[in-house]
Amino acid sequence: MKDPAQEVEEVARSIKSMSIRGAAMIAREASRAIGGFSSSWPGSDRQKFMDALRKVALDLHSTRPTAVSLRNGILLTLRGVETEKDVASMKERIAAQSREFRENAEIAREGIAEIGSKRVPKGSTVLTHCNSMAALNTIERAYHDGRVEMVFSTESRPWRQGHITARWLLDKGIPVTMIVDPAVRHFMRDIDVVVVGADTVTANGAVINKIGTSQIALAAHESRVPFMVCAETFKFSKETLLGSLVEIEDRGPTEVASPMRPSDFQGARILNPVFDATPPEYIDAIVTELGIVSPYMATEVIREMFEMDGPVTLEGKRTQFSWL
Ligand code: RUB
Repeated sequence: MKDPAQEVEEVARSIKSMSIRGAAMIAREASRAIGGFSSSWPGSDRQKFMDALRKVALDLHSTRPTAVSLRNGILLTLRGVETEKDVASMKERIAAQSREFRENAEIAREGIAEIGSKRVPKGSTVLTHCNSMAALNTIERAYHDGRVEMVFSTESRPWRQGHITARWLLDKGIPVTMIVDPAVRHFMRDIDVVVVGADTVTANGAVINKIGTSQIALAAHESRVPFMVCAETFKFSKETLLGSLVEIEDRGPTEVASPMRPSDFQGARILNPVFDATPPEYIDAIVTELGIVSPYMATEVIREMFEMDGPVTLEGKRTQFSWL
């Protein structure tokens, strides 16, 4: 039998190396890994199990520590486990919550596609950035409803997730035009609507997504092209309600400079922030599984998602059991 920790390590490695990527996917796979770890845990000592779970949660979270979806996926899977009296009931709860999180994530993505696709005007040329399954499923649904004629897919440097997007669209038979990121403003006059995903939505309605998203939003705003974000509610950040800032992941120099010849740039400072923040004033709609919300309604979504009544206080935060 596989060591319970081994599978977690494999998932953690895959998230770190980006063979598992995208905000929803990393959250779902982390949740699945915790579920698998828990169900194959052999012992019955409650404290040992708690300690092991905390280590698993931290290890998975450390793979992309700034990803709010990952954090929320882990927290929702482990929610309330500390209140269970023995290992058997803890395992039962984790199995149920892991299943529920993954099923809900799937349902959410389908719901977003259903709702968001109706916002795409008939005969549209759509622009998307990076590789978001929430955005792509929405575009696919709109295409089947006869609303999409062409999809512009940006390259999304440095990692070129746009290539994954272009291949995915080609596989589905959806017409695609590939462009490099700096060409977005040049082509904006041909675009009817921008549809992107989100890594995080903050309490003030800003959207954190692949680097370059905010420049696209700016160009769309300038040309009065609607800018639509597709985001499941588990991408909303509860912590930002209390004023926390979302940290932007920097993936280091090798993706920017040639990985084959790093010495070519010896001495150069290389920055590689892989996400950026698009302020709410450039966002026309955020499509969630609960419906379409204005970015200014983000706080309400966070309250609904975390079943929070009344004001959030630091006091409340301190007394909460915390896995991460
Ligand atoms: C992916 C990215 C995607 C969001 C949403 O970044 O920015 O737009 O994660 O994706 P990376 P989804 O490749 O660095 O993970 O809708 O699939 O959750």
